[in-house]
Amino acid sequence: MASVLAEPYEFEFDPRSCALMIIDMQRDFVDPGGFGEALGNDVSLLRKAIAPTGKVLDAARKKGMLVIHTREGHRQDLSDLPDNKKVRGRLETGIGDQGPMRRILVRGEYGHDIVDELKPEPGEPIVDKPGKGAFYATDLDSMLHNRGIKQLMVCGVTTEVCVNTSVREANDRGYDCLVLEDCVGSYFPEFQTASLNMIKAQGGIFGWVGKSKPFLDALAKA
Ligand code: TIU
Repeated sequence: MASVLAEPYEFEFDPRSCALMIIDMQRDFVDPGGFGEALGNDVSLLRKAIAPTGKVLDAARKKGMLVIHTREGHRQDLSDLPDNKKVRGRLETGIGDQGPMRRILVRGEYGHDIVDELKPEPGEPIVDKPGKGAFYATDLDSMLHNRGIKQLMVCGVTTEVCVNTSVREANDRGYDCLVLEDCVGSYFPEFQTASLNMIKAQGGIFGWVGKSKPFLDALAKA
């Protein structure tokens, strides 16, 4: 067992039963010129998470941990796009429309794919999810169950939306999550702080929060 300095207390894990889950590091959320930026957001707040996540990804691969990537998006025919998600925000250019990086959050489109810096390697599962949570309408739970995964190391964007939703879903399904705070990002600094606090409050009501460096140190020793 490895032990990582974290809050509310140390996170103990075995790399064989712990997976790295990188949530929605997609061009449309993170890259300059994408959908996120077109909505007026400062993508540099999300981009800060790329380099530390890259280090965690390298280390997890070297250790042979299961690495799972998720992407938020929809079928080309939008048959899995609920009407409320389509109309929410009253956007002129929204999900399914032609955006700056081709059709927004549509599978197979340029902006929907994962940024080059964190490109999945062959053999690493990619979970395409229609919702904010990684477990909703996906085969993630059975994939983790079949591989004996009990714990998740979590990176990705955005902290208060897809990361938080996925951590809550994971927790209810019996998985322990450690969220690496320098590897997650939000367009809103106050939400970054609040959503990490919510996870680790009340004795770790949804999970643990830590930093990538102690995780890398623990993994090196494991
Ligand atoms: N991946 C994810 O968080 N999807 C979002 O729509 N996030 C926002 O913060 N909008």
